[in-house]
Amino acid sequence: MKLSFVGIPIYTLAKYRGMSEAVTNLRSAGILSRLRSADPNLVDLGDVDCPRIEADLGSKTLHNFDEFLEGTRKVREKLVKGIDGTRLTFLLGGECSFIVGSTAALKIVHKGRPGIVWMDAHGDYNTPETTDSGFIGGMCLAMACGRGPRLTSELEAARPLLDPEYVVHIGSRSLDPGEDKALESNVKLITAKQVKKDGIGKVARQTAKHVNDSCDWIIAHLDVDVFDPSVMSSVDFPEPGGLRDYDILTIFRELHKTGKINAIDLTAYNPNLDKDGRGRSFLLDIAPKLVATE
Ligand SMILES: [Mn+2]
Repeated sequence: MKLSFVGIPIYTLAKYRGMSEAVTNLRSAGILSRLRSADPNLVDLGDVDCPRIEADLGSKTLHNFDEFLEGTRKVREKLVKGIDGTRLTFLLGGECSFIVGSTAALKIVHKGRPGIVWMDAHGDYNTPETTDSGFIGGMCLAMACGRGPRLTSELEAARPLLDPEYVVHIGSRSLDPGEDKALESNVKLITAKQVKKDGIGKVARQTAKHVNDSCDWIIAHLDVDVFDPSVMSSVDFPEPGGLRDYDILTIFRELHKTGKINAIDLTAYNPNLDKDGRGRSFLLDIAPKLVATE
């Protein structure tokens, strides 16, 4: 029984390299010692050697797909080797797009049906048919759910990696046309507006019940742009009307009560957009609270 840490500096568009720098930035700012304050048994598995992208190549609706597949293969390989015997894996991005490789690996190590709670201002549920940017980071949840382009044969054999019925998406306020309908009809979608209407207590309890009733283990995925820009503005796509730290911690608390969280993702912090270091301090403070089980 242990907590493992892996850095995954993945990015899939040249202009989003800043997100990959979150790993070295938060490491040197002491995120590991912060996490150790919540669990002294933390094991640092190091970082995945993700491809560097200098220019955006390939189809206009699917940029840098080869590099994404290469990064995905490396994420999967590192985790399969490293996390055996791990109770909880903390995955620090990089972009959300590592989810394809990490879920493939987690499913080999943890048996039974996974559920995921996806906290994000955006859907990440585009496909090449609905995207207007070709950005894979905006398609990664859809890919994990079996939509979008064919992946490698190894990954195809495990697809869908996630059953959309056991996906709870929380905090959205910027969905693309087409993406919105696909999300609404596929997953349990709780927009940021809905969170405000229902209250976070109810949303957190419902979410935990939904995944606990039907799943054997849970991934808690936190794209930090789910937070309101007043608490976290160091992201490439800030969207007003987001959640507060109290809201996210309430969700994590309810999820921890199930005893089934096997992975926590922290993604999309861009240190280059954090000139005064406020975003970094915020994340260093919240990280140990995400892994604490009480
Ligand atoms: Mn995202």
